[in-house]
Amino acid sequence: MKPASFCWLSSAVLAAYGLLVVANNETEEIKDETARDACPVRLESRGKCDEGGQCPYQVSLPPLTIQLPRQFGRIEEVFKEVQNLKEMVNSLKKSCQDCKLQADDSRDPGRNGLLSPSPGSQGEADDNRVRELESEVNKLSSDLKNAKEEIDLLQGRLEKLNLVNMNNIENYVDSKVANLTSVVNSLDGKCSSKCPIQEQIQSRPVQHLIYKDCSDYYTIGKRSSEIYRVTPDPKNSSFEVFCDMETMGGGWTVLQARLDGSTNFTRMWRDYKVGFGNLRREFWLGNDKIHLLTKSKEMILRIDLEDFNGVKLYALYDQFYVASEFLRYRLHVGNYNGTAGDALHFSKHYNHDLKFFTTPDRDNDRYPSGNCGLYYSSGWWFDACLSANLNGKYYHQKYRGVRNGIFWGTWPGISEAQPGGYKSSLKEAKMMIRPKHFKP
Ligand SMILES: *[C@@H]1O[C@H](CO)[C@@H](O)[C@H](O)[C@H]1NC(C)=O
Ligand SMILES: *[C@@H]1O[C@H](CO)[C@@H](O)[C@H](O)[C@H]1NC(C)=O
Ligand SMILES: *[C@@H]1O[C@H](CO)[C@@H](O)[C@H](O)[C@H]1NC(C)=O
Ligand SMILES: *[C@@H]1O[C@H](CO)[C@@H](O)[C@H](O)[C@H]1NC(C)=O
Ligand SMILES: *[C@@H]1O[C@H](CO)[C@@H](O)[C@H](O)[C@H]1NC(C)=O
Ligand SMILES: [Ca+2]
Repeated sequence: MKPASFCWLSSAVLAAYGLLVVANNETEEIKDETARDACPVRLESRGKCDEGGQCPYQVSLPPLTIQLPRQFGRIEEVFKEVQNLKEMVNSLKKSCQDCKLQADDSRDPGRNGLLSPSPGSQGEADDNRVRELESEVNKLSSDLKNAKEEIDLLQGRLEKLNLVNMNNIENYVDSKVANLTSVVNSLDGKCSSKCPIQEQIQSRPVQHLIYKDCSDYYTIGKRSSEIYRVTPDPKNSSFEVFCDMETMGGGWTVLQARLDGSTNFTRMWRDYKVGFGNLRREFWLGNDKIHLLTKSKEMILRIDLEDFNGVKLYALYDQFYVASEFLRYRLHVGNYNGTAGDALHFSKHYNHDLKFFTTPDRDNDRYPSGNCGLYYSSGWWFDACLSANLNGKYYHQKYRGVRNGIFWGTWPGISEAQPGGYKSSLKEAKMMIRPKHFKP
């Protein structure tokens, strides 16, 4: 068939496939006319047909080209049959009209008590024709039903394939990055112990050393908790961080701090990317910097929390890595130890590990019908949605409504129902990292 006559067919095929909805109940003749002029869709046969007469097809909807499975040949057959049926119906209509005219003609003599024999035999032939057509229609409708079922099946398979591939690719890229990070780290270690050039560099005066994070300042004897300048990646820029030189041996680079509500944490992607707040009070260091720090060495994460009753607990994670912006700052966190509970892996359904970063303007969460960052007023590695959110709103006392305060789901009593529906927020939170192999 010519491409032009395929136009009507391919629109119908696309409609059946859920890609295009033809909301048009004009007569078919008119539809054919307009299609011939304006329809940009082309269904073309590509390559050789197989034994069973099934041919590979391709739909072009500029600028999109879709390869269709071979089974689409079956649909074309069905549509051909429909076309034939249409023609038969038209010819039947026409013969009926003829027959009606004949009947009208013969009715006049009938008034005189005379009946022509011919209309009787004509009626019998029509009956047979109608019966034939009925069975034809039945066959076609069952064919159509089969074709539709096949399309549904194929579509389901296609969706599954897409999901599987996306997850595989993300996991693969992530694990490659993680592996490369550990390879680079081990090379760094070898180099500093074996390469003479590197030894020369290290024996130079202190100001030539690169301080990758707070533990390097601790190593050269700095003991006051202060702001220091670090360069986790020598090829990238350096920046200031706050170093905690006291907690559990010191050497900690602080990533986040909450203590009085002086900084608003309801921020957009851009702010969480570059960081915000005051390093001496409340702040988010910034996802790009966190990525560079966790890329430069294997890091452990310590989270210190305190509630309004003065209870202090902590969580220690032996593994902590935040991927690049390209990978939407995906979180890798594992091997919990501590007293506050493992709220980052609360359960199978509330698990922040391997989740992407979400902000009110950038939905990367696993909640399909909304944005967790928008709902909980925060940027965080949301699941669907949370068992922990240390960037929630700062509440100075108990609050009601959406649980958008600073939240750690394993905190003693935090999830219990309070009289009047009151919820409690944490008073202080701090996230900080240190190289895994650091010995204070
Ligand atoms: C479709 O048909 C319905 C009922 O015959 C009519 O009310 C409606 O206006 C038609 N729509 C179009 C787009 O022709
Ligand atoms: C990463 O390393 C682990 C163990 O070292 C290995 O099992 C895995 O296959 C590696 N992944 C890639 C993508 O190379
Ligand atoms: C924090 O910032 C958000 C977004 O700009 C704003 O809607 C909200 O009112 C601010 N909260 C406070 C306590 O200032
Ligand atoms: C520096 O780090 C940022 C954040 O990871 C990255 O986007 C940028 O490409 C890096 N620049 C260089 C020169 O490596
Ligand atoms: C947790 O940390 C404590 C103190 O550092 C240590 O004694 C203990 O073995 C750790 N437990 C695990 C499961 O790593
Ligand atoms: Ca969502």
